[in-house]
This record gives sequence, C-alpha cells and structure tokens, in this order.
Amino acid sequence: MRKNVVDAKPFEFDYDPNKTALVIIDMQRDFCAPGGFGEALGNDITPTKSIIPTVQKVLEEARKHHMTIIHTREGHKPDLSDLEPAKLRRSDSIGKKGPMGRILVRGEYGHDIVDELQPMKGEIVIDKPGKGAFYKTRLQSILKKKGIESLIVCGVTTHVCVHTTIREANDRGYECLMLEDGTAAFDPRDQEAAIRMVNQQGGIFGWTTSANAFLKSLK
Ligand code: TIU
Repeated sequence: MRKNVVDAKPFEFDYDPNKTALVIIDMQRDFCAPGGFGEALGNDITPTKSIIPTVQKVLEEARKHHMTIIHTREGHKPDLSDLEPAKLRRSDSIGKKGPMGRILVRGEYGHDIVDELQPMKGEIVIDKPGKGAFYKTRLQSILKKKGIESLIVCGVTTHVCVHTTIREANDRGYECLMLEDGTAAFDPRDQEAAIRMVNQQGGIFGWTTSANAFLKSLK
C-alpha cells in the first residue's frame, strides 16, 4: 500500500517511503562553487549554489525517515579512460587544472559534493561518467535489490543531468517526483522548461512539486 501522498503536478503523487529513494544529482563543487566545471562552461553558478539549503532540508528529513539516500557525482577517472572523445570535444575543460583541482576528475576537491550535503556512512554514492545516473553505473541493480519503486529527485542541473536521469528512470519503470525548488539550472528559462517537460502531457516523465509539499507528505 502506498500511504504517502504529495500535492504535485499533473496530479497527486503517492509513494511508500520504504520503497522510495531520495536521489541527489551532482551537488558537486564543480557545479556549485567558483572555478569548477559549471563556470568553465560559461555559466553563473548562483542558481545552483542557491538550492543547497533546500536540498539540505530535504536530505535531513529523508534521513530522519530512514529513506534510501543516493548521491551522484559526474566525473572521470584520473587517466580520463572513461571520457568519450565526443564529450571532451564539447567540454574541453575536463581534466584541466582549476582552483579546485582537475575539473570533473574523481578524487579532486572540485569533483566532491559540497560540504552541506556530504554523504553520511551507509548512503550510496554513484560515480557516473555520463549525464544520466543509470549509464555505466550500478544504480539499477541497487534499486532492484532494495525494492525501490519511486524516486524523489533533487540536484543540478535540471535540464541536463536531472532530466537525463529522470528519463532513464522513467523508461525503466520508476516513478519520479522532481522537486522544483530542489533543482536548479544555470538559466531560469531552462529551469522553467525543464519542469514543464517533466509534468506535461499527463506527466510524460513524472511529477513535479515543491520541497515543502514533499516534506509535508513525509510527516
Ligand atoms: N552543463 C550542465 O548544465 N550540466 C552538466 O554538464 N552536468 C550536470 O547537469 N550535472
């Protein structure tokens, strides 16, 4: 029985917290701090940084309710052997030295998750070479083993890694609720469009709601 109900778009989202994971996408310094990958791509990181307190509140409540918590990080091995030339061609800052270490490289300070959202012991961290969290990772087998049916999705950036992950999850049969103010894009136009693209057409990729509406449903 799904006992928790959230006021969401395009209609109420119901879930069983025991079969639901909170998925926090790529809240890394590389996207939320100066000198990282986000800035190297020509963006202002103000919007991605600004959602940290909201995501922190959601994370703390999810911990209190013993939900499955999954953190993801986009990045590559130090030898860049998992970096497709086609990706490097259009993101040529990857692997270069920045103020937080080599950009988007595992083990570097900039690649890690921001202090406020650091994973706790027992929480799952998925390192991914692509935009989607399912591609070349163990995410699907972890979700299957834990009997997860629904995902609450936060993180950055909404139109890139959050969207790719939600689309991958939707095709695999997971129901996704994206938190509108728990996600951010560098440009508000992308944020607005990305939200609409999830909940349009009867919820073509899933549902969207506010962090507060989700928190209310946990109580
Ligand atoms: N460029 C951009 O908006 N995002 C990414 O490259 N990665 C994630 O979204 N994490």
